[in-house]
Amino acid sequence: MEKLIITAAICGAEVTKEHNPAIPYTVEEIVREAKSAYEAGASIIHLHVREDDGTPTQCKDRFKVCIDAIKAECPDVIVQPSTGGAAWMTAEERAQPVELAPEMATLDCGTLNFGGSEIFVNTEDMIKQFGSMMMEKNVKPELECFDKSMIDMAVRLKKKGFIKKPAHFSFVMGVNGGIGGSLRDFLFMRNSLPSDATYSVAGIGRHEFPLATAAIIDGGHVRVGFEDNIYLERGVLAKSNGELVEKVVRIAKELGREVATPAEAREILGL
Ligand code: KMH
Ligand code: ZN
Repeated sequence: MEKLIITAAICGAEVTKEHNPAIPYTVEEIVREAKSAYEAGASIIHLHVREDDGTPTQCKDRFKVCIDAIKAECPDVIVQPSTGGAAWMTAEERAQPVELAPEMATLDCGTLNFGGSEIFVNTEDMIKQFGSMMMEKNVKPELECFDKSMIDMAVRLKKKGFIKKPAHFSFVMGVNGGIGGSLRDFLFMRNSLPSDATYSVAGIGRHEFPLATAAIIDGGHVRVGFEDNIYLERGVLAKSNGELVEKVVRIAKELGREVATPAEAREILGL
């Protein structure tokens, strides 16, 4: 079986230090969290950035400073900026990190309710526009699918030439407004993929480790991190992203799945 690519979503745009004091805001804190995840076995850092006071931003310059600082400590890690940003941001704001031509970036494949009062908007035209920009800059998209319909959207736009082949998907499961986080839902998503696709699964909250385990068994890849879940186990806050990655590494070891280095992850994903 292919080695396991572990992505760490170290920060996100929604969680705050009130939820878990280890959530990173400053450049130093972001580097600390990226390094803890990398040293524990993550080969990809899914990156959102913040102002020093915790406000999410998609500012290109802030991304550059953070990416350079992460690379100084973890030279071979793959940094995957978010183009999702926060639900209230405009498409123009969100797209900024693509201009830095990172190896990968997320491409969100549909619109959904997000939290109690927000809508995370990704129209078909936006997806085409983001996909085209990524092709132009040779950025591999991670196709974020919060529901099965988004896989269908990505497959259709790939056929139309807006998304580079072979596709790499990320199932973000358990968001209120998206698909649930059950094994049945996971199998539905997984069985809806084109045969040449790779995928990673990000389970939100309590779904994180059960879905990670399913993907490890299935030959898929895994995303964990504070963006998705702040607990190491029920009622116990994780002290770092590294602790969450360590737990996945332990599960993978028990199940006989080897963990990929960044170089091996590049090979698997065709970067
Ligand atoms: N923060 C969410 C609204 C992504 O990174 O591409 C969107 C998100 C997806 O986190
Ligand atoms: Zn994200």
